[in-house]
Amino acid sequence: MTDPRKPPLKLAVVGHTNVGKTSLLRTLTRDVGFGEVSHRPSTTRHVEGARLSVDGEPLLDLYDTPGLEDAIALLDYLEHPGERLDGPARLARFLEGSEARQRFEQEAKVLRQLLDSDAGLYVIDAREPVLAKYRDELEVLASCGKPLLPVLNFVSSANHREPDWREALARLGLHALVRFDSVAPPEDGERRLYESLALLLESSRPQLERLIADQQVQRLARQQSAARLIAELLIDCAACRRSVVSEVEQEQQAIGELRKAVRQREQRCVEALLKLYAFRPQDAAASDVPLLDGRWGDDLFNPETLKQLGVRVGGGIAAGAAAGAGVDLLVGGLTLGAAALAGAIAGGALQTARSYGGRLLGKLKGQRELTVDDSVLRLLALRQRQLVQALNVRGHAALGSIQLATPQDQSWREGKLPEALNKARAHPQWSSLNPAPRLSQAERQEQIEVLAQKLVVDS
Ligand SMILES: Nc1nc2c(ncn2[C@@H]2O[C@H](COP(=O)(O)OP(=O)(O)OP(=O)(O)O)[C@@H](O)[C@H]2O)c(=O)[nH]1
Ligand SMILES: [Mg+2]
Repeated sequence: MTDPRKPPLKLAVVGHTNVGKTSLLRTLTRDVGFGEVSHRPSTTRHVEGARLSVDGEPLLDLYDTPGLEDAIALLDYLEHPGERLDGPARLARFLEGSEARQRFEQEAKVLRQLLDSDAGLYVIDAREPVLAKYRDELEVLASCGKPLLPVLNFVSSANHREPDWREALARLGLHALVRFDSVAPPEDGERRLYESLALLLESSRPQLERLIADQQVQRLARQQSAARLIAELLIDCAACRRSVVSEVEQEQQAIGELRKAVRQREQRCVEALLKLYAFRPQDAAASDVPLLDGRWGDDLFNPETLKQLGVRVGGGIAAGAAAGAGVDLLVGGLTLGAAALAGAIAGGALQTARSYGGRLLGKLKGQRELTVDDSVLRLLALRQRQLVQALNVRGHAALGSIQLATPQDQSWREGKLPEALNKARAHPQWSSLNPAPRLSQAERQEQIEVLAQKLVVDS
């Protein structure tokens, strides 16, 4: 436990204009709506704070500040040759003077905030050459007498100049620095950032470590929840079935409706994932599922369905074994026992009707069943898993929409589908897409859990 009376650590996010200070805050707070981000300079005009808490205990206050624009002029103004005031004293005098309210109003806001904070994060656009204006900026900021941790932003860009910056910062006595691209942050980026801060601010280490631990817990919890959302989608689709009269027109209509239902279901999953990761619905536009042709009634050949039938019809199989009726309906997918079973259906129609409902009887009367093809389940799994991978590494400063590349996930593409999906095929009441579903059934929940664990392990 951290000392409950200890106030939150205060960090000022400072730097040149347009280097991504507000963006860094968005990513660290996972808040896409924080402040205003624009490609134009001087977007942030006032200091704005955001708080990170764990279990209601505030641990870190981050302050966004306006960008510095004219540090060269300010440094000239601050320096009085021959004078022996130290940095903070010089700044105090400047902040009391009139220029701090006029010509250097923006700079004064930054310096006041840094003086009032425990440390500063100095954000750098790593694509920029190390110009004199940045050195002067660092000199002005350093005169606050607060620890500064340089943060290299834009390091995912091809043309960044990280080595130049490292060297220049070392010459200024700044040896610790972190790489943190706020649009595409490294997965352990926050941990590294807080660990580096803990080295600069030893007394705040407990708070920072708590923050690190909490973020790890949150990340794992998100991954578990995401896997569950995908598992529910897959179970819903695997268990989904639609009865349809076997006439071309009705079949076509039913296929259209099923495709629509599956697409909407996938969209619901996308939206739930975005919400889980604190992104907005417009951040990802899933294109239509290239749903393959619906699968006709062969779910009746599914071993799980047969097991269920065999158990329930019991004596019916023996009684009707010789009748041989309805064989044409059951060919394909069944070898041994096809006739026996077909006979069972004819001979044991009553038991069957009772145990299996009107579905099977419907089939005998020229109804067929439309189910979602395995390949669509594969596709849904691949796409959603990919979305999660993209969300795991997307910073909350990202403005572009999420692009999903072609999945390269061999096991879901070609491997055997998880057993939970086979089971779901035999349980129409597990699908929210079917009428009168029973979604809280313990067995359904169990299979979702098993499938979710597999999805987590796969990733
Ligand atoms: N590709 C990429 N773009 C970024 C990154 N960080 C910020 N940007 C973009 O850079 C521009 C400036 O970002 P802001 O966060 O507004 O920068 P700022 O430092 O707060 O700017 P001022 O408030 O004007 O001083 C925006 O167009 C951002 O989308 C990054 O890590 N990668
Ligand atoms: Mg800003």
